[in-house]
Amino acid sequence: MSDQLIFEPSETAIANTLTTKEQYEALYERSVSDPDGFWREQAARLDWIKPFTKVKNTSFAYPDVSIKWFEDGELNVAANCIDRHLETRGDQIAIIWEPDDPKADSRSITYRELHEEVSRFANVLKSLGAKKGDRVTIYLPMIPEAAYAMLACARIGAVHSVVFAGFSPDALSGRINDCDSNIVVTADEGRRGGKVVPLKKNVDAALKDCAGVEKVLLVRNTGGDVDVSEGRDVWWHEASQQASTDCPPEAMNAEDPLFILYTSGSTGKPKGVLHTTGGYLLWASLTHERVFDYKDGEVYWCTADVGWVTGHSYIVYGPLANGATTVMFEGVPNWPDASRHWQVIERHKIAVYYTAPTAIRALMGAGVDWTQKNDLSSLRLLGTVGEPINPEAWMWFYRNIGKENCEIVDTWWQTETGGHMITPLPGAIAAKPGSATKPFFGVQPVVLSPEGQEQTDTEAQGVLCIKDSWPGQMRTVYGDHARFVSTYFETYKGYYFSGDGCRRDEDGYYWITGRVDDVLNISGHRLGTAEIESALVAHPKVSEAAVVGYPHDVKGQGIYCYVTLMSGETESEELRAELRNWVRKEIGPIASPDMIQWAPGLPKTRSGKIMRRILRKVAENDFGSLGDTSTLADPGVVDDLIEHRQNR
Ligand code: 6R9
Repeated sequence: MSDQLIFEPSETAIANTLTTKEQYEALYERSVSDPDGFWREQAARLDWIKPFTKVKNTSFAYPDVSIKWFEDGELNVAANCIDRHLETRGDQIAIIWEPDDPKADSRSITYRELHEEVSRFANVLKSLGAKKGDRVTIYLPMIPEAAYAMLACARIGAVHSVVFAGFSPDALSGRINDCDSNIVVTADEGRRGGKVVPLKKNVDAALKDCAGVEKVLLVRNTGGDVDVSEGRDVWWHEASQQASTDCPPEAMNAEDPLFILYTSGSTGKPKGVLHTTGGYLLWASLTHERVFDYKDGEVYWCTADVGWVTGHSYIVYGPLANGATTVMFEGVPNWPDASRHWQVIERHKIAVYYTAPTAIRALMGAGVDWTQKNDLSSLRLLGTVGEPINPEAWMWFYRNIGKENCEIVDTWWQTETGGHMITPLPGAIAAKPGSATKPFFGVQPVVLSPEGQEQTDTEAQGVLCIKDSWPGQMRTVYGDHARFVSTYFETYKGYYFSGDGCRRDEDGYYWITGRVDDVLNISGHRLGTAEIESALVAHPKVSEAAVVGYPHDVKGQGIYCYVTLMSGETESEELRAELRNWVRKEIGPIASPDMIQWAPGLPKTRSGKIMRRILRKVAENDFGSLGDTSTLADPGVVDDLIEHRQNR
């Protein structure tokens, strides 16, 4: 499909938009020519306890990278997301919770109720010893208590680290220990697609390796049987009974940490991405309003999990800061059947639906009939995030879900960026299927050649970097500032390096082409090849492993593993299954290998470096153009790899 397929904003979108094309252009221009003035004005959308006098104080200069926004201001995130709405919208619904089981009742929580629950939660956390600056790990399913717990931390100034409930005990303990959490919030069990997830059991297993955890706050969710450790575990439903609903929000400096969120990189263990208070909330709130063109009273649904950044910024912080009604869905798109999302849209009269390309592709595969059973006429806007959307999926979404009446926003951003970076604004920027289009206010994308030369022509291809700081940017890697600097600012000096490749077309539109590093994007989830490799080599029968991605119709990318066994071990289907389960146990089901190839040898240079380029080609079943293999220590291994390739 050519880039020339353009969808101009509809007349309705133009008539109703918060940002016209002219306004976008003028505001964008001002945001980069006068960032101080622009952001000073925008920051007025938040309630400040103590107004800031300084706006931007940032430097990308290697190695002294330092990022501060509104550094002498004070505010509280929970007060901005809840308290300030009480007067005008106390009885408005803040959160609609839709359970996994379609026959079970959904729940609606008003802003007033949210205020009570969060205050109570905050007081219980305090009674367990949580103080300003302490790290609290949250390992909860998609239930309202997850939002209460996050906001309660924000209220008292504790720093939350939400760990996706699909992660294994090992992944959980690693994250708890990395940030020295002393409190873990979890539930007995979670529900997802009709299955039960043993959360408390996972926590018990994880805590064998976490000496620092003193208290576990336990939410009763399914009512399933769990072990309760006397003195350590506290039931939320019991503790909350005595808890007061009065908990004054703590005054936080704009640069105080708000949360840590672990994400995979190209090397080593996952990094604790640290976001702070003022800039992050401003970014989440402004992007939520402008990108979704959010209007008061609309029901808004982001289908992500709160365990990922999308859930943080676009289920909890952005929408609540804007006084929106946000939907939290416990289930999955294809259970009990492939019309589940469409049922939810009909039931709650959703106006804005924000989801992932992988979900769209899976639902597309289930057949269009499933989309025709429900009334989707409440929809006004559709959005996607997590990976590039292929134009076919975009068109399917546009026709069958949007019924050609909805704008689509393809939003490019990352855990590190806090919120949307490159995205259309509906009513202002025409869409091209497959392109994230244009930068948001204050974002200055640049395309560099792999050698680091800034490409100044409009049409360009290379790696995507950002030239200057924006308020929502991560501030550091928790506990390892040097890693922050080396990951994002060392390769291309003076720029923030995104890790993505991109192309800029003749209209200045950005097309993200995917990661240029060793990060995989599996169904929109980030995984480092190094993490999966280290899980594999931890198995006693594995001597070496190399992991690469290959194109996968539904997941975007699949996980392809080359495994060299210890001498004396025999290859077998049983061992394949065992290794698959092993990786699931070590990291979590999302890391489950799709293909495992036995590799008696890996293609290495004479200095011992694995040549991943070759492994990628073989995994892609595209070995006609392997390029120069003469530098390999043993060029013969390549023939064996090709002969035994799994993806045919
Ligand atoms: C928000 C989120 C970030 C990586 C990013 C890129 C990919 C996200 C995209 C996209 C193309 C989009 N990505 N949105 N690629 N078009 N609209 O997903 O954060 O989990 O940190 O992943 O996802 O490769 O670098 P995160």
